[in-house]
Amino acid sequence: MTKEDHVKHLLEDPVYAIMGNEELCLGRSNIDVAKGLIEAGVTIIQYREKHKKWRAKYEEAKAIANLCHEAGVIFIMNDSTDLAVACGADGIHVGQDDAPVEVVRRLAGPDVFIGVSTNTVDEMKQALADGADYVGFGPMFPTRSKADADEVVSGEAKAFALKFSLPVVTIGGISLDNIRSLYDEGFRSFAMISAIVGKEDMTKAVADIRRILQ
Ligand code: 3NM
Repeated sequence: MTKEDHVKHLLEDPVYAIMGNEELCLGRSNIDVAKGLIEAGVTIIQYREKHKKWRAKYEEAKAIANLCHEAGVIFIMNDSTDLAVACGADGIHVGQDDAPVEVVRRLAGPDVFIGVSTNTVDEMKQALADGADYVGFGPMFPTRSKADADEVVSGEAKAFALKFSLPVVTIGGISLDNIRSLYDEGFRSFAMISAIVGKEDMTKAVADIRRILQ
């Protein structure tokens, strides 16, 4: 698949699973979580491990990237461009304090898609100007999975996001109880940690989410 196909897919499959650190995954290893997500039919997986050293992250992310690619699943690396390149990630997701899009593009090349976390209208406009391929937008609701999360997005930012020209992946506190309300507002892509990898039965969690969005 090309970069364009990958980005298009973000709006075709509403479920974007983020792995989180292992303590957010009920103690399961990242490799087991990735296998479980693939078995659950997830097609977009982001590796977001904040605690391990580079070599440990490289080894497991490389293994997970291989599992994803064998299964036709999109693999996205959080934060780190060098790990993304080393693992052959399809995409890289950066925060406002990570490397700028232009630097990521220069290091990772033209075929990797780049997402940027945004919280405000200005950040979305900047991401577009910088050449991002999609934006993460949140937090939509309070979340306990990110220590330094911003304030919940404003109504003004939401209205802007719904008309934005880049794909918008909503994130932050999204659960079975509130995902339908976002869908009904017009959002089509939902990144989740606790609602998926925080559940004992990830297959059921993903199936429940898909059912509620039908
Ligand atoms: N980024 P959960 S919120 C990783 O607002 C992340 O940019 C956010 O985890 C942002 O689905 C968040 O468990 C945590 O709330 C998402």
